[in-house]
Amino acid sequence: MKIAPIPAALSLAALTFFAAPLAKSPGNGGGHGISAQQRGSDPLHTLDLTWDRWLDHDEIGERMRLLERTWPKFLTLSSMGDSYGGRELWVMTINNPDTGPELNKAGMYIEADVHGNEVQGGEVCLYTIWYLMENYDRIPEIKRLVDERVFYIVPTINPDGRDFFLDNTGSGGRTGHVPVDSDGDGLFDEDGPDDLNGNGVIEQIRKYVPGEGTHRLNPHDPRIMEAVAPWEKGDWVLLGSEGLDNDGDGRVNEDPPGGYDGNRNYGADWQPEYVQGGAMDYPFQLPESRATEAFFSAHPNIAGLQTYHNAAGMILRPPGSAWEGDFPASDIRVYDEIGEFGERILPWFNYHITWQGLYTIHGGSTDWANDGHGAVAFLNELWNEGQYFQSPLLTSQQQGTNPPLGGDLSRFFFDDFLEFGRNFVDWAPFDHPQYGEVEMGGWNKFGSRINPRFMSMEVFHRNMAFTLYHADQMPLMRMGASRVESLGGDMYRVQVDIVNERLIPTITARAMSTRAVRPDLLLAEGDVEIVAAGWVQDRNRPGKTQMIDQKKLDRVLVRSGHPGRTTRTVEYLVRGSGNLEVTYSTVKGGTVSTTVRVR
Ligand SMILES: [Ca+2]
Ligand SMILES: [Ca+2]
Ligand SMILES: [Ca+2]
Ligand SMILES: [Ca+2]
Ligand SMILES: [Zn+2]
Repeated sequence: MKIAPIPAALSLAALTFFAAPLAKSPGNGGGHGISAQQRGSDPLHTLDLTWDRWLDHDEIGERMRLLERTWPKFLTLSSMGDSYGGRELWVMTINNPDTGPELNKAGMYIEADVHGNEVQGGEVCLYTIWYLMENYDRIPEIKRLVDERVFYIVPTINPDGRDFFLDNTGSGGRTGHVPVDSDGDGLFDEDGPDDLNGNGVIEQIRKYVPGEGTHRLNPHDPRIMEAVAPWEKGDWVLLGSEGLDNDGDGRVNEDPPGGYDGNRNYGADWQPEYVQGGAMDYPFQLPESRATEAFFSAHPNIAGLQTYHNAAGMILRPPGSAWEGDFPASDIRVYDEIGEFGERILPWFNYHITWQGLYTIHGGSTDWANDGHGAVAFLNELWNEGQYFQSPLLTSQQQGTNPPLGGDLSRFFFDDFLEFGRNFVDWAPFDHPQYGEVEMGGWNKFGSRINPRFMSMEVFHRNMAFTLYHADQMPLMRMGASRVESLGGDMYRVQVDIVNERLIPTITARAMSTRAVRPDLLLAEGDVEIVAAGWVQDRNRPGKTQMIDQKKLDRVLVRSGHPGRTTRTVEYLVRGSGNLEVTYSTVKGGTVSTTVRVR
């Protein structure tokens, strides 16, 4: 068949004609243009991403670059430094340049994955960047948050551990990968687990020893191993996780890669190894914790920290250890209000002080952020196994004596019928070079701690909402009304209201005591002479003004900062007329000014 060539002009017109109905410009009210909005469905996303895969470090980098390319005005991708293994510590800065420079806005720092196996926090971080950008023009509250604040988002602070977890069997992904001699034999990382049957999973080993064992098989489900009472004998023993004695020292898997805890290496209540296991030899020894410290020092505007972990369903606040004592009452009120808000929007989560709710942590990042940088810091444990079991019938069948789905049975029920058995490797015979005839099997790396992929959106969104609420409570300064009163002669009384609209003070009580944050500065500049200055006790009724007893009244240090949700009124007694510019400068809540005409 022969087709006549179409003149160029005509083909372009034809193309335009057919393309027009597909155009997705909003408000396209033309008769034949069917826009997504007119169909009544959601508007199309600018960037369509899926959230049901766990991304490794390279993929996170690709996604961060894609986000930055899509929203270049707001997003700046940079690296805080390199991990021990040479992977970038990506940080995405979200700032609207039209509403001011980054250091003049309270900063919310959000990170994940200090324990590399706790992968879902990385995706919460990516989801947060995407959600804020995607909805900036759609949801006024999101626009306000982005316009008022700056966000620093670090999807993985331990990329070596994350990649080791995702690209390998998963065993040993918690730690970073600086070599450590875990068993003190002078060799480093010489004996980790081995995937002997090559199925990609480090399994458990069990051996059949009739009448001589410590365990028996659950009568309802032989996949489940149960310990027998001390006075009983079972038919099975458990021989630990899959591996060999690689260095011939008589122990199996005793010195895997790394072997420390990145969240014990921060310079706040740091303790040596014999007090705090996993702490390393000195604070900030690890390149990752050192990079975080350098980043915070360069960004004193950071007023909030969230670090995502993954097991327990908890909202944790510092202090990490009891011997530090609790914080001053005004700081506790701030933590309690945010933490209890979190309990309401995060089902299965409880709000705790770290050492009470979880365990003692010396040298953790929330203590360091709170004590060393004056940032209100929370640690969310993103997954609670209770989230598996939300059916009232199943929940009731887990209770009582000899329940039909008690103990581990319900966990298997969930995996069998909701995950289609994806996460359990059935026991199978194996001829082990050291243990002889055994069976190997057990949960794979996604079998616990990490939410099922199909539940990701809810976990990500709810935790993001909690962290955004926290961000919204960071200090935000504003100048209020001003009043001038002539006192006769050339004397005037000038009052200016200074407002912190949000819950968190510009300087926490703890940060004032550690002197972690520069005092607020109350500056006055202009044509008039300041004779005296003071704080008005109560601007709604006559009363005393608390005189400011500092020599330089044009540059007053406010060491206690500005409390949350409070308006304070400064009063100047001035001689002469003209302009008086009053500026209130804070490190964490921005700098604001107003000019008063004195006459
Ligand atoms: Ca060793
Ligand atoms: Ca295996
Ligand atoms: Ca060994
Ligand atoms: Ca050894
Ligand atoms: Zn953790």
